Amino acid sequence: MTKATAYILLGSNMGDSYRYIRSAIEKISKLETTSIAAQSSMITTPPLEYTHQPDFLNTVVAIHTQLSPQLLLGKLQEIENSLGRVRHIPKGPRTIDCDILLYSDVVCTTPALTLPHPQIYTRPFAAELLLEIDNDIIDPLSHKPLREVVLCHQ
Ligand code: PH2
Ligand code: MG
Ligand code: MG
Repeated sequence: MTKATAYILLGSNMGDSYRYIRSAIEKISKLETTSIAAQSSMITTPPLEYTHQPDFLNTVVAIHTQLSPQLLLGKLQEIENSLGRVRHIPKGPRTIDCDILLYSDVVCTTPALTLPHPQIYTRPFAAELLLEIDNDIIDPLSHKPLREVVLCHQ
């Protein structure tokens, strides 16, 4: 079976954010059939949406995997829980957040998972980190280069 390429946004704004993000990437690399293909730079970003919280440390990793999107989501939630993630305020402070931005060209809308992740189009830093890894990513919704699509949203 060929492997899918997925892009995961990691974010942290509680405790030792750098260490939480490193640990999450380490755990992702150990998931069955999964390897880390690339990592963007790590950047500090002002909080979006729920703004009364500390700045975030954010990075994106590209992975190759045979896990389905739903299985991958479940594994990422297990990793979040293992790193002390407690769900208090929606969009609020967290030790670690692992969001699937893209999973190959899959488009899906379920209560648990929306692909592509809508924040690609609404959070400039998410698109910026994705495009840093691969500037030629094709947007699965419009079938146009993502760099052109996100420019329209800025
Ligand atoms: N995640 C959120 C809410 N706001 N802001 C930034 N800058 N970075 C994030 O990762 C982030 C956020 C909820 O997932
Ligand atoms: Mg998130
Ligand atoms: Mg999340």
